[in-house]
Amino acid sequence: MKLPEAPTEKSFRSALHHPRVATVLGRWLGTAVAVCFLTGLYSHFQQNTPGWLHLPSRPAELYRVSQGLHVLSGTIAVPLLLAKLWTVYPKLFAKPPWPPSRKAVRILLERASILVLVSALALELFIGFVNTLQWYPWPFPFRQTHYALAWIIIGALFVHLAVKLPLVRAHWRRTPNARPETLPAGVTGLTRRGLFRTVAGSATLVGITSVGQSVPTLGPIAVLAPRKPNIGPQGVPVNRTAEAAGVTGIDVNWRFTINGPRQLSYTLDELRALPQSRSDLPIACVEGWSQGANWEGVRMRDLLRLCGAPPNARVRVVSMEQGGFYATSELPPEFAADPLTLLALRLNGAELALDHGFPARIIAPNRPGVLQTKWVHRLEVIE
Ligand SMILES: Nc1nc2c(c(=O)[nH]1)N[C@H]1C(S)=C(S)[C@@H](COP(=O)(O)O)O[C@H]1N2
Ligand SMILES: [Mo]
Repeated sequence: MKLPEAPTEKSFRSALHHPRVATVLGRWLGTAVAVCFLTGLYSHFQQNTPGWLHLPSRPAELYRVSQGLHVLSGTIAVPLLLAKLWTVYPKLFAKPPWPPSRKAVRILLERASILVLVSALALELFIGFVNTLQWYPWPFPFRQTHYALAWIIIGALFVHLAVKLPLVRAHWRRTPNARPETLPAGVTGLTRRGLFRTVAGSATLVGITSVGQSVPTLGPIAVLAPRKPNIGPQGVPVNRTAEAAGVTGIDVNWRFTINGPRQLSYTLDELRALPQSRSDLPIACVEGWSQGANWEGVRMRDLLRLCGAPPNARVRVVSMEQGGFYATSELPPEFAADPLTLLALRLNGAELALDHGFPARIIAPNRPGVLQTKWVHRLEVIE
């Protein structure tokens, strides 16, 4: 019996496995990856600010928009990556370069870079998406891994683009006389235009069923998002509950203290008796959900003035929570001095719920949710 011949690259005859299709899908995927990378860098620098970088505290909603775009572009990249891989998978059946030659080495290096690119990108998008579901099943630290993979992807992407540049240029525009938009007689299946519409449609679908986690009007259809804006105590979702953080509330001996040039100590009633201000600011979680709210409390800069700190002071915020990554945070001078930054005591017209940080929490403009420390009982002026 004669064995059927193993497929080669040439066995895949569909006009959809074509460099023009790969170029178009590559442009879409590349755009999503670029947006995701830049917004990711911004989020990383918010949480690990190098000494030379001074991030501004305005626009107040910038982080909310940036992180919303980060999660949206990453989610949309999943169907785009799948489509791109499908278009080029016949390349897996290309003849191995043999005998060894300089060209063969080049081809092998190119394939190695694609292997790195595809595996790093697939892993990055997967762990990122699982993270938006608030699921951390990994033994490795999520954020550091996500960040390192991002650089690997960007490096491998540049190599890939450099190698493919001639092909990309040749197919950047549709070749005028080759119009495979209509299929030859007797051939069935998707046209290129049909494929592009299908892919764009899937990307739009995953986009609009996830973006509702940060766009309240689309909240009800956000089936891909575990947390919807508006849903939670006082109309705001909760990231980590007081119970999960091991915080139980306060007793009559509770004091709020400030370690600065002057040491200050307040009971909750004394904090309430200080001049109160209002800020409309969002909680924008790194996991992708965000929600605007109205906060009321004491301006950080008023507290700093009371303790005799200079106007450019940096402040360490300490929670009653014991341990945990988010039990403390730092307010750089730009954020501590911003009149919108509050030690908030009230949320949407009522005293803070315990899950939202009762008796006091930080709320500052243009910052990730992880830095909006809850259950605050001490400020330390550190500069
Ligand atoms: N002390 C403390 N503060 C915290 C956290 C925490 O785990 N512990 N979680 C942070 C995160 S990740 C977010 S997104 C916001 C969410 O605030 P909310 O639960 O009031 O909506 O709180 C932040 N403040
Ligand atoms: Mo968060």
